Amino acid sequence: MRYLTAGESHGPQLTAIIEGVPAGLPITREDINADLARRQKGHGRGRRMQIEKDLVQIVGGVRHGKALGSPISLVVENDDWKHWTKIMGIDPITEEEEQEVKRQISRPRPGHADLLGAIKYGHRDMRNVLERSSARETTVRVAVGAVAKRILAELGIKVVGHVLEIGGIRAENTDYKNIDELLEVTEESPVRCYDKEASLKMMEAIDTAKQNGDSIGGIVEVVVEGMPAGVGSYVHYDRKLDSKLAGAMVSINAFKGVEFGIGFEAARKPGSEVHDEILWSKEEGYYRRTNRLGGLEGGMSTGMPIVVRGVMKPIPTLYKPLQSVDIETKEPFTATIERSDSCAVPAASVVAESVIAWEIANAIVEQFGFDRIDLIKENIEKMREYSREF
Ligand code: EPS
Repeated sequence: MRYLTAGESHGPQLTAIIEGVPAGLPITREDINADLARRQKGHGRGRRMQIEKDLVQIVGGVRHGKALGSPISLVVENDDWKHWTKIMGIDPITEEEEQEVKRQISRPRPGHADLLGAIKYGHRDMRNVLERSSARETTVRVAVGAVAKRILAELGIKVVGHVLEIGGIRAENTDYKNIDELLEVTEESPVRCYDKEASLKMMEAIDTAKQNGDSIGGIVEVVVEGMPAGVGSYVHYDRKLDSKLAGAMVSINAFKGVEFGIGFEAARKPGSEVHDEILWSKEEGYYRRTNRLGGLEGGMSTGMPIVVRGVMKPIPTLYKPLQSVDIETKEPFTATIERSDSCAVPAASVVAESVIAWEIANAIVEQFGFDRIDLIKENIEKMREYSREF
């Protein structure tokens, strides 16, 4: 499967086209809208989320609630567009109109794509960069992820993203019973964190950052349960499942790092405390005593839950001034005030869930390769049985 997205943050709409979704997959607008709503929530979001109510239109590839096998086309309109029709207009404009419209952005924000994007594409007005580099685009990536999650649900695979850390406050209690309980509890938390006490402290930290005109980042985790063993491959660099998951995680706006299982901690421990011992039972087949490697060995799924974490830096659009240079005058300046979220880590955990779901669904469709969801299902069942008895 593959997908592309298009659209600017304050343009008319965001669009995604997904190719290769197996025919027969049940899919409705409600499936997608539920995840779009989850992404919009979270303590620390700015005023833009009060303007938007993200709802998807499915404009191709689905008939009577089922995927046709043809490209699926998704559209989410930007409600804010009505305030931007002049500045973001599509049609050519006269010089007179240009004077009226052009409030050129010539002051790049440190940490954003503004300066480098402007140099790369030759834009003197950095709005041409920031409109697309904005995390607004994650809206349709979540829509695409919702389709991927539908595929996985048919195959008995569940994916949940949650928040582990915000602004240095860590969830101490992460002892969830199962993935359903993890989802249930984090849905109720305004910061999508399993630990209720930590949730409150995280909210306080976000409020303090906001009062100080600052922003804070954090760590999100995605858990995948119900994986068959052997998805991905060790044979080639571009077929390793962990490398695809790592790439997907770091592709999210403002994400700077990724780890699996105990992650960087593995550098500080001897091998006997890192690797997961192999056990076998008649009911379960092969399984591991521990899951320190996060469900991945040799670029393949072990069948244990996949556990992948991503680090989000603080959003670089600040009310607090940082030093930068005006590209027209080359003079230093220290203050640009832009509307922004003080913390988008809770929303980012939904985005992380979506991009990981996409990579896993893609690897599975590729590997158990049929154009029909019913045949993929049969194939996975056979694979599960085969590996149990192996
Ligand atoms: C963003 C800036 C803010 C955020 C936006 C990402 O938007 P605006 O510039 O309109 O105030 O709210 O996030 C979203 C719109 C979204 O849907 O997540 C940025 O500069 O990246």
